[in-house]
Amino acid sequence: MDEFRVPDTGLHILILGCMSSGKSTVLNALLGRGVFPAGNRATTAQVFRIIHDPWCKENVCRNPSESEDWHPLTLERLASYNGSMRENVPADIRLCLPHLEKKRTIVFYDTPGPNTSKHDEHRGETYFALEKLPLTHIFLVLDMAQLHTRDEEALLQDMGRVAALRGGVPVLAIINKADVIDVEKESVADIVKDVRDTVAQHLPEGANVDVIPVMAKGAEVWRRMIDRDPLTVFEVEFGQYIDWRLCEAMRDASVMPEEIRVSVAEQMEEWRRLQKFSQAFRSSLEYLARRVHPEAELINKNVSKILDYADCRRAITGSGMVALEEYIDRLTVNRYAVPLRDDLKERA
Ligand SMILES: Nc1nc2c(ncn2[C@@H]2O[C@H](COP(=O)(O)OP(=O)(O)OP(=O)(O)O)[C@@H](O)[C@H]2O)c(=O)[nH]1
Ligand SMILES: [Mg+2]
Repeated sequence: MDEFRVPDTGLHILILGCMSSGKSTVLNALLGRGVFPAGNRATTAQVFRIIHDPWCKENVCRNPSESEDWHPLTLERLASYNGSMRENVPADIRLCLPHLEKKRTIVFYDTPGPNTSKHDEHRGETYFALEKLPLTHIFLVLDMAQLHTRDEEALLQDMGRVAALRGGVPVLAIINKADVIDVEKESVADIVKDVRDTVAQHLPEGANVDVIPVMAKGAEVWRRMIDRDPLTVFEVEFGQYIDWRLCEAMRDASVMPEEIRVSVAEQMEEWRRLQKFSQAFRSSLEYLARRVHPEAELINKNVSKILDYADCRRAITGSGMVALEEYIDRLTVNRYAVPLRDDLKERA
């Protein structure tokens, strides 16, 4: 436990959720890069401690089980750490999440899904984090396509038990993979209400439960498209489609401070206008290029970039990721402190 000392930043967020619900993808989306190993089976094998340091110049990582040296943060390096760390000695990652505005250090913990029958040690790692770390918040990542499973129920029960022991920990339920919702057939408001009630049932009376639906994979892909990061064929396809009505329904149904809803609505409208403007501008230039001016083709390429950029920014805003970031920014200005109870400290 000695080597596992946490700097006192005041905000410690545990990312908790069943296997493959998208915990690591949420972190990739916040970072705008694919560095946390993510996949369709039990992927994260141990706890990763992530320190968001707004002044950090280079994103780095290290595996204290091997050495104290820091290295540039890459997917390959994190994949090599995953599963090779000593028990309950997480890898350290120091990075700057570029889309958070408030300049305050935050500690996040990425955890393995505890519900893998093959890997008991994954469960041990996650429960160590849940029970022993000095947490102020839990971000519970739920899979929209896998709500109300037995595994989810078991996790909620344990989360509630620990939250009660700690005297209450505020929970944000992130309903991930919201892209699978068919807004013609399903009510996002009903889904959000159901999730909120289910989570609240497991927490001590009066505990705070907010809910934000997100499309984490979409947000990651659109951010990487803006950066011209190479994407797989699957990712390119994934990034091609977005249902704007669904985005609006997600925003309206979210249980979060009203200022965030207003801010997200304004941003979506701004990007929509820029999208329309650049589309109109592009049509005129296409006409010019064909009929009048051969150089117009060159200008047209730049306009396409603006159009792509506006498309991506509107999609990122609609994905729920901007709401999540504004939510995190607000946490950094509020003062939260959920002290560890003495008996928990002793056991740690
Ligand atoms: N459709 C859809 N798929 C997503 C989304 N976010 C993540 N996924 C996919 O879900 C799978 C699991 O994602 P991970 O981020 O590895 O999930 P995890 O919760 O970290 O999983 P473990 O580390 O195994 O506990 C991956 O194949 C992702 O591409 C999303 O917003 N929509
Ligand atoms: Mg993971």
